[in-house]
Amino acid sequence: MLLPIITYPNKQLKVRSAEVTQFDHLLHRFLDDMFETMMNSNGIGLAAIQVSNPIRALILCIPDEDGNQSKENVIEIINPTIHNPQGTVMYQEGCLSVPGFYGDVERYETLTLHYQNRHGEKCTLEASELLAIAIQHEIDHLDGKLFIEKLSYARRKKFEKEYKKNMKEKK
Ligand code: Y12
Ligand code: CO
Repeated sequence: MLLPIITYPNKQLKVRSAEVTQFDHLLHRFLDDMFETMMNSNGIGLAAIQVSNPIRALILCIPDEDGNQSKENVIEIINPTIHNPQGTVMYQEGCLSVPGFYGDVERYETLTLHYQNRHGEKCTLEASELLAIAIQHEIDHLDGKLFIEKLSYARRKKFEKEYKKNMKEKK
């Protein structure tokens, strides 16, 4: 089932999401719906709060070298924590909740992720490159933060002006 994706400046996006405690069929169905919703919008990452569910769950599907995404490559990440972050990189990020806008953000280059899978099993992942960037972007969503908050002052001002203009044009 496709879920509606909420967009900036919806205040729900500022909510800190709560730990997941029940790893049941309702969670599994919700994760499946998140995947369908993300693929339908050409996304590579989606946090639960973006579909109005304030739980600490996110999914990622990083395209392979041919640019293809498949269900086998999806990573479902629940109750994540970042450890041992190293280095910094700049990357031009986009977000399904901030449609039509991309901006340069500084992130850690590599990190270790501790999380639980859909069955509640504890997992560890060593992440670098696009995966590490996407993990940080999505965990920010779980903490009620958007990538636009990490832009320079001048870029953020420009964004607010352009985005408001786009919103008026779409009405
Ligand atoms: C690096 C940086 C950020 C992430 C987070 C995940 N971001 C996305 O999945 C962004 C998807 C996206 C897709 C768009 O294209 C369509 O909607 C067709 C898009 O374009 C427009 O909204 C016009 C913007 C963002 C992961 C890795
Ligand atoms: Co996002």
